Amino acid sequence: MSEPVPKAALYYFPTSVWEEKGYGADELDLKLVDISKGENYAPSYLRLNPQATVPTLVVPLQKTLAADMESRYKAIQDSKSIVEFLDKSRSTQSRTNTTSDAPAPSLSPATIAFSAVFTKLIDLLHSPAADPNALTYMNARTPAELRALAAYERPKFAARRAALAQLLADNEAAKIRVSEKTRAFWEVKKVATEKFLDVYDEADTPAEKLDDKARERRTLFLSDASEAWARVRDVLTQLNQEIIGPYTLGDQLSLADLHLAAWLARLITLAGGTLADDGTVAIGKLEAHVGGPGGGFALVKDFSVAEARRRAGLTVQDPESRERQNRLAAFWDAVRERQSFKNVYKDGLH
Ligand SMILES: N[C@@H](CCC(=O)N[C@@H](CS)C(=O)NCC(=O)O)C(=O)O
Repeated sequence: MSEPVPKAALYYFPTSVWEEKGYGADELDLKLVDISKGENYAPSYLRLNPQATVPTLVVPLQKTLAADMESRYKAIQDSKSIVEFLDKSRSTQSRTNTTSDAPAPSLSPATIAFSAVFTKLIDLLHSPAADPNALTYMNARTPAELRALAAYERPKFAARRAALAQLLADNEAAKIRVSEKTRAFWEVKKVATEKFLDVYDEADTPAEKLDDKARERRTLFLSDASEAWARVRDVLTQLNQEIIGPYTLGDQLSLADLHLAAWLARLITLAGGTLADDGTVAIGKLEAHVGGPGGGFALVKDFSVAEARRRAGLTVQDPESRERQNRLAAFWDAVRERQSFKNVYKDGLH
């Protein structure tokens, strides 16, 4: 029997690119990093990714794959680079795909014009205004919403603070030894975690029972949250304008769609949407959510439902139908039919 080929290890992230590219399931080791417990701050993980974020993909270097040498690895530390790497590493010509003979479509744009839309969209999804983590932690614009949010987020923030406090204490007591840079990084993360916790901790206290400082903290949190969510309106408007439909580049799936699907899944979840919602319902909930109490936010419905379904390779009930939907709804209807989407979100949107 031959030696096992060194594998890539993915420090956790849904597997949709893996599937869309036709990699074999056994080509990858999945390693769960529980960020809700602060596992991403452990020195061993920081050596792979000093920013302490997931995902990280650790890949064996091609030149060191031979059985008679020790393999060396490199760590790819953000989702944009990871999906690009996965796209380039498997093609119909490549001979590295040892365990799968599934098709290996290119998920990168084929023309310069497509490339511009593609890059613009991915950059928009990774811009501060679109940051899904910030929007998750700030998904409350009223005291009642804050109570519900705190019930859900507080345990995770408390665990993260405890993990950071423990690491700092162990370092102080010389049980572990890290650089001053790492110590300072932990300190910064602890302060940021505590800032949220201070607000979450008091979420159940009625405003009139809070002291001045605490009341000010809550007011500031709620207004920051309102502003953060208001900025999402521009992001949605731009996305809806830029995508050709139903996918970013028209009828062909690309990496931009994988970024968009994951991003939209999170935002639809935060807006109260579920797996059962079709595009029109899901995006409708998102429109209502970003519109806030004032409401009145709606994306233009300029895309033919029949055309969208035809381009996505779905059955068209009524080809003559003049029904229109917004592009993001058409995108959601197309992407939720894909096997990779169904696998990633089989237990619900997240
Ligand atoms: N730009 C990075 C951002 C990744 C990111 O922020 N990941 C979040 C989870 S979705 C994380 O690891 N947060 C941990 C932390 O900052 O404590 C990427 O796209 O990979």
